[in-house]
Amino acid sequence: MTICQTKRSLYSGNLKAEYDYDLTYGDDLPHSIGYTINGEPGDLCPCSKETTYRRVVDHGKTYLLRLVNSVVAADMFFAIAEHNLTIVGVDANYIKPITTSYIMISAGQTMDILLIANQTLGHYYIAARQFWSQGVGVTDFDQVNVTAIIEYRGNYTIPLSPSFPSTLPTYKDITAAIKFSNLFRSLASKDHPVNVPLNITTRMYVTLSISEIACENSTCTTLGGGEILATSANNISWNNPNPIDILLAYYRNISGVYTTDFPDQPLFYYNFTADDLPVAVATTEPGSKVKVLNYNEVVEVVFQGTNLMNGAGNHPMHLHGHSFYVVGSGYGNYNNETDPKTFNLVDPVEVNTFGVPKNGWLAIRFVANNPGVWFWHCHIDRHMTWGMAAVFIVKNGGTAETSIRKPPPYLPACKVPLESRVQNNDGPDGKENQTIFI
Ligand SMILES: [Cu+2]
Repeated sequence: MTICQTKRSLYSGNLKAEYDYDLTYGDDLPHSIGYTINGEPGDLCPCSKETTYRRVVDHGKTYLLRLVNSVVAADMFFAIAEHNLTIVGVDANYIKPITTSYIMISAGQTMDILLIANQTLGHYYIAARQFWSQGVGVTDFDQVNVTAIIEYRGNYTIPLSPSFPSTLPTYKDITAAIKFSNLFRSLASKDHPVNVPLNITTRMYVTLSISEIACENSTCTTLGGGEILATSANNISWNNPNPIDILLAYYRNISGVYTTDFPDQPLFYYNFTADDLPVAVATTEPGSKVKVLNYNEVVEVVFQGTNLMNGAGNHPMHLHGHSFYVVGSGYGNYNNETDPKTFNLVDPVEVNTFGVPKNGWLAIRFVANNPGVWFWHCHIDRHMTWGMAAVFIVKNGGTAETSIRKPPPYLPACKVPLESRVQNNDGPDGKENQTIFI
C-alpha cells in the first residue's frame, strides 16, 4: 500500500507581486506562513481541524510512504509518534535500509519509507517542522508544525488528542540533521549494483554563497541602499535569459543569449568558512554562464558552502537530467589532497538532490550521458531565485540515440501568455487536458 505524502508551503498575500517587488528593490523574499501534508495544515491549525489528512491503518501491516518534500522554501524534520521509520529508497534508488525515529528531508528530496503499524491501537500524529540551518540569531522563519494523523482500525477508546512525536527535532537542531544525512549508503547488491565513476575527466570546485549585487538605481531598500541581496555559484549570480531561453538558443544556435565560461573553480580563494568575512568579498555580478560537457564526460563536482554575509546554511543541490553519486562530504574548507582519501567509492548513495552541509562541502560524481541543457541549483527557492544556480550543456554523442531530441510539434512558436495557456488547455494529442499544472 502506498501513502503519497506531499508537503507544501503556504504564503499570504499576492506572492508574485511580493516576489517581483523584492527582487527589484532588494528586500528579503517572502517567508511561508505554514506547511501542508497532502493539502492540509493539520488540526493544530483551527482552519484545518475538520479536514486534517487522516490515514486508517491495520495493526500488523506494513505501509510504504512515498514522501516528497515539495516545501521548496525549507528542509524539514519529519516523524510519526511512537513509530520508527525505515527508509529503503531515495530519489527512486534503493539504499541500505535506515531505521530511525525521525528524518530530515531536504527541499526537493524524495524518500520511500516503510511504516510498520505495530503500536497500541490509537491515534498518532505524523508531524513535520522546518529545519532552519541558517543564522542562529534569526527568528522570523516559519515555526509552524504541520500534522496529519495515523488512525488504527479497531475497537478502542479514541483519545482526546493524538500523541505527538517526541523524537521530532527542534528547528535549529543541526546535530540531528547532520547525523541523519550521514547515514545514506546505496544498497549496492548483486541485483542493484552501483556504478561509481572512477576515471574523472572534468573536475569542478564550486562555491555557494549568499552575496550581494550592485543596485542598478537608487531605489533599493536593503543593505544601505547600495546593493541588493543575491546568491551565487563561483561568484556568479545566475540570470535566466529572457525572452529566449538557453535550451532554445542552444538548439537553434542563437548567439548572445549565454556564454560558455562558467569557471571550474572559484575566481579567487579566501577562507570560505571563516566568521565575519569582509563584505567586499561578497559582491557578485549576474551572469548566464554555462559549463559545456562532452557526451560521456565523467564529472566530479565539489560544492563548497561559504559563510559570506554570515549566511552559511544547508544547500540542497539539485541536478536536472542526471542522478549523481555522493562520494564525500565534510565540514570546513575542502582539502583536495586529504579529503579525496575519505571518499566512499564502494556504496555511495545515488540521488538527484543532496544537501551541502552548513559551512562544509559535498563531492558528487556523474557521467554526462544525457544530451541537453540541464539546470542545476539549490532547491531552497529563495536561494535559487537569487542566483545559486547554473547550467550544464551536455553535447550530443554522435548517434541519433545519443543526441538531443527535436522539440515536440506542439511546442508554441512564440511565448504564450499564461492566461491563454490555461484557457486554451489543449493537450499534445489535441484533446483537452483534464489536469492543469501551473
Ligand atoms: Cu541554498
